[in-house]
Amino acid sequence: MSNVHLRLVSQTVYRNFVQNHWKFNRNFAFESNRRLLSNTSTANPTTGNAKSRVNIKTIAAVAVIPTAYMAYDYFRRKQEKINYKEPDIVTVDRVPNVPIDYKIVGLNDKTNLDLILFRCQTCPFCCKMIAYLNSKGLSYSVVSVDEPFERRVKWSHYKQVPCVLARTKDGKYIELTNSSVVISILAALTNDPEQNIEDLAKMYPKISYVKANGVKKHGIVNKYDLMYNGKLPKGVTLESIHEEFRWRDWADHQFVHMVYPNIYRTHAEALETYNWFSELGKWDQMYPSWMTYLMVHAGATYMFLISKRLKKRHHLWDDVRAQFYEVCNKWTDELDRLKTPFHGGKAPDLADLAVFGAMNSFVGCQTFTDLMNNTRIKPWFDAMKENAEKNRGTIVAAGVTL
Ligand SMILES: N[C@@H](CCC(=O)N[C@@H](CS)C(=O)NCC(=O)O)C(=O)O
Repeated sequence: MSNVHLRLVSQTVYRNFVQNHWKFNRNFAFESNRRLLSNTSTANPTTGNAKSRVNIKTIAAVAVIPTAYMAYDYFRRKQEKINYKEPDIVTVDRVPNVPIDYKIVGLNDKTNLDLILFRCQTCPFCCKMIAYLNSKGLSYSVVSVDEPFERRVKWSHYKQVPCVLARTKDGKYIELTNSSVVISILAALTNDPEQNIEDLAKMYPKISYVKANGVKKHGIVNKYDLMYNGKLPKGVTLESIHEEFRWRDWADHQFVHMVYPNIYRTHAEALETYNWFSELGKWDQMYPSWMTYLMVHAGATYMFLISKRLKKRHHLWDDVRAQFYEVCNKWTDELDRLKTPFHGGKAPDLADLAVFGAMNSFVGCQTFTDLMNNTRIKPWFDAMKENAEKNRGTIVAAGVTL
């Protein structure tokens, strides 16, 4: 039952209580008065006073109890944590005043969305977004929010990245969250730019549900569904849609789960990973050297410990590197079965982009080198890289404020 319902119920209970209490006291007072009147002949002043004392008590009870209850209810409500329900879609009337890292303009982009991507450079989901935007030649601006002390996208209630602002037809900006949902929405729009982005965003509601094993979950259950609105893109079949769905899910839930336990596998590897982050984020230009040192060492130690928890949570093997090889082999086995350069055939599909994007988030780490040397994934990865570079728009601005 929601808080609103509870509140309504408590108000009803309260009303009934007051009414019944009042009825009871009125009857009581009426009965007392009747008895008082019938006893007038024998009445003495003391008894009369006693009766009026009862009435005063009754009146006091009627007045004090509800007032006390109302005061209690007022303070209780003031203290209670409101069950805040996020609206299904969030719009903002202007772009926040934030510095952008760079802007890409895709000459063939028909969507007119003026996308702004808030990302962390080493987040697998953000890298997946960039892989998608580049491969489709879309225009977008990138805002980095990965400085350790400035992680939040402060203007937003959403506390994660990636987070995307996209211009609607009436010039406002809509906030899109969850990498898979954003990609599904953009896939529908690039296929048919006439579709309305707000209508599309409403088609991916956040819901709570209980699984067959009784576990409560919440999320966007249809995030991999593509709203083609009856206009299937060229070469797309129901079977290819199904396979793309299945492997996108696999990329997000099998492949990505391998990343953190591997790049933070040992304390030494975690340090190496953080040193790469600090190089990528140019921390030495932003912070004094003692702070960079502290951030690298504290971050590496923290993530080393977290990676152990993740390993347990996802029931991973003791040798997570060997398991990562297995996972990569599963992907290359699938490519072998299809006998095409990409999962999507001659061109990458959304599953290719999900795996490729996640891999880009750790290209500077030992894990990446090991995957390249010990699995058969390299030729596919190189082909994906070439494809992304070929299709990406041009960089027109870097280091400016929006
Ligand atoms: N399912 C989300 C996952 C996003 C996510 O987990 N992002 C991480 C970075 S890799 C994050 O923002 N973590 C910060 C936090 O949870 O406070 C998506 O696909 O976008």
